[in-house]
Amino acid sequence: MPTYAIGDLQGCQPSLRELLEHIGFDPDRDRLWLVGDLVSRGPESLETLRFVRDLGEAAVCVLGNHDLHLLAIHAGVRETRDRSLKAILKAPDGDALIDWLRRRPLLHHDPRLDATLVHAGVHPAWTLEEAQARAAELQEILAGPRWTDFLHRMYSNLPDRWDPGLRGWDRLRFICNSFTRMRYLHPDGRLNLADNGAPGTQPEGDLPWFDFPRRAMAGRRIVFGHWSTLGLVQRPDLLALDTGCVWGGRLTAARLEPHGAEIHQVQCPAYRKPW
Ligand SMILES: [Mn+2]
Repeated sequence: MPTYAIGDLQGCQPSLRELLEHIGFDPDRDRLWLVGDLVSRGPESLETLRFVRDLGEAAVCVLGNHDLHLLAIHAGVRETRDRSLKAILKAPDGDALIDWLRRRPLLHHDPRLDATLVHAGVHPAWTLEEAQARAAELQEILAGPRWTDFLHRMYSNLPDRWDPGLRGWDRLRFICNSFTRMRYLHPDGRLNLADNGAPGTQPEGDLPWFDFPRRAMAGRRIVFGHWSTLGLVQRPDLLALDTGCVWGGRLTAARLEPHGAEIHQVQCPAYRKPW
């Protein structure tokens, strides 16, 4: 059963179709892993959501920050001028799509492939088992009746330091920011959620989360997106797949093998300019 991990779609449904044709994707035989951020910025957020939802068991999708932002807009916590997001809210099946989206996981792990799928990263302090437990805490809230309570408290960069003693909304917000927004950490271990440039542009001493010393999941493969300025990174323990599709870069699929991955890409039209 071939498994293809695919980078951030951001509403670029035409590019997804082209990529699936290119790899000869067969939903009866193959599996897709999507790193999240299905929506926003690109032209066809609604169509992308419908397409991925309709893949059913053939696709696993983790939540990204843009997906959570859409949930917050739907809940009335935020407003948007993004036409492709507004189209979801107005669609006859909009509520059903939102209900599907909020039940997506924040982390997916496959022991056979020894691969873990997340949107942005796994906090350096967390082992796989701890990360699975932290993800489950937030997933339970988002999938349950109090899901909008969290969205009202989602928007903050604080707390920025992991402490197992964190409780309540602070704890859930930290978990959310780690899985869906993290790129760099300060040398003292606090999240730096401000900088989004390529490595080399960050404040002196800050490190990408995956290069942080004594990282608890070091040596185990993590598949993620979210970081278009990082681009494609392929290491035995790391697969970074946001290759800037919506910015006129490429959309990437990685066929996951027990050791290594085979990369396939299509060129994407520039729906957004990065300036
Ligand atoms: Mn993202």
